[in-house]
Amino acid sequence: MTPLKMLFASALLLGSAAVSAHNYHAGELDIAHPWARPLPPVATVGVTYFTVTNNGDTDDVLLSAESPVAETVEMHTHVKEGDMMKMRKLEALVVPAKGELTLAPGGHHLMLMNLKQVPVKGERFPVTLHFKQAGTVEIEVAVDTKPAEKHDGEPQHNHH
Ligand SMILES: [Cu+2]
Repeated sequence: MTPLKMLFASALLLGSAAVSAHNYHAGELDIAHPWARPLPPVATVGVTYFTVTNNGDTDDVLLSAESPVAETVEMHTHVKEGDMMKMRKLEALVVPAKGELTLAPGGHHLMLMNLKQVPVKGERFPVTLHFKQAGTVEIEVAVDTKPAEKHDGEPQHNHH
């Protein structure tokens, strides 16, 4: 590598570290702002949310995920059983062609099982996603109390 190229590479690294809103691009997919809630030190499970946009003409499928902070990472959704919202494990999550897959509170999410390291506010942790079309994508999950980009009119659930 020439000195100029090395300088360019390190400038890129510094640049990406300074950007607060973080997005990832892989093939036809854009993955926007992966985040997780901070948890108390005794927590054994955690949850991760993000949005995947598929710019392509073919459906993609999230097949699996893993992270060094958890023993396993499962794909979950919420289903209503009577008056109770329960979580159900899914084998895959579809990202429709020219569409979106949203992982958000109350809906689909990644479940971090048997945490080895509890997410602490202000930190980030890596998650590896395996897509059928786009392949393997490494993302970093920001630990914060709520997403940086909040949609207006998002329903607020308060059951306390
Ligand atoms: Cu879950």
